[in-house]
Amino acid sequence: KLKRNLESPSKPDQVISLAPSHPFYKEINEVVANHIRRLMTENVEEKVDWVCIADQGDMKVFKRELEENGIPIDPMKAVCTVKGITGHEVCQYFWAFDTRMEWEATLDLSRAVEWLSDDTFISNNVIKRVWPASQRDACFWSHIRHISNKNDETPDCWIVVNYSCEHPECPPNKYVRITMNVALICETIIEPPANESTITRDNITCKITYTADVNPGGWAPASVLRAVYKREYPKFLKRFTSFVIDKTKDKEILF
Ligand code: 18C
Repeated sequence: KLKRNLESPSKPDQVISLAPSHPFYKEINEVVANHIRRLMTENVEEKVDWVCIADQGDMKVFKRELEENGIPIDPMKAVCTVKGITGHEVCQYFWAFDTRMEWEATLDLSRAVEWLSDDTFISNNVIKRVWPASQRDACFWSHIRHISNKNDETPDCWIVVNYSCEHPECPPNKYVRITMNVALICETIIEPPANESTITRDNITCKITYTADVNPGGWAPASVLRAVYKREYPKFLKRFTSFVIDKTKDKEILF
């Protein structure tokens, strides 16, 4: 039986390197805290309004159908477990700007707009066009953080949040601007090796929870959008986790 890793090598407590005086400081802390709260209280598998749209054993994707002014804004949630990688590694690659286009198959381009600190930056992302809708783009801050389980009130996890924002160098004037609140939260489970030998990649499993609340902006045909989501979210998770496995397989484990 897999055990939750409560004894991972010492990591710093919750740290934010963005200065408290920064205009995004409060928002980032609130958004991160909401995601952690949601992680601990929401079990979509037990809720009737959440529908499973993909079940591939170790990966399940759920959605809740929701519309706002006729625009589908279905919240998505996926849970998956992947062997051989840690939560830190998964979050690091999900957050890293320089390798984003190596696994992102739904973007035409991604441009860093501003680095706010060593754990937070703003980027502009142009999404591939889906016929017959207009092309979309997004402008969001990406923040990575380790949450320690110091008080046993929260799980020891890594989190990345991609959250829409405005930026003077990224005006919404060329494409339809989507808005989003996306989080990837990872816990590392270690199966203790026999005879206290060194932990290898065979002993680790990452439990990933991915949530995406996306408003596609202007008009988008619901049936096309839902069909694209059903195909693209599982594809993204498979492609992205395979990418992390491949990138880390010959590297030291990053706990
Ligand atoms: O979280 C993901 N990536 C992050 C880093 O880039 C970031 C991005 C989030 C954007 C998410 C959603 C975009 C929705 C766009 C709506 C477009 C409306 C189109 C109208 C349709 C009628 O957090 C991973 C995101 C994984 C996203 C999966 C679903 C995305 C659908 C996007 C459509 C583009 C499909 C192009 C298909 C072409 C494949 C070769």
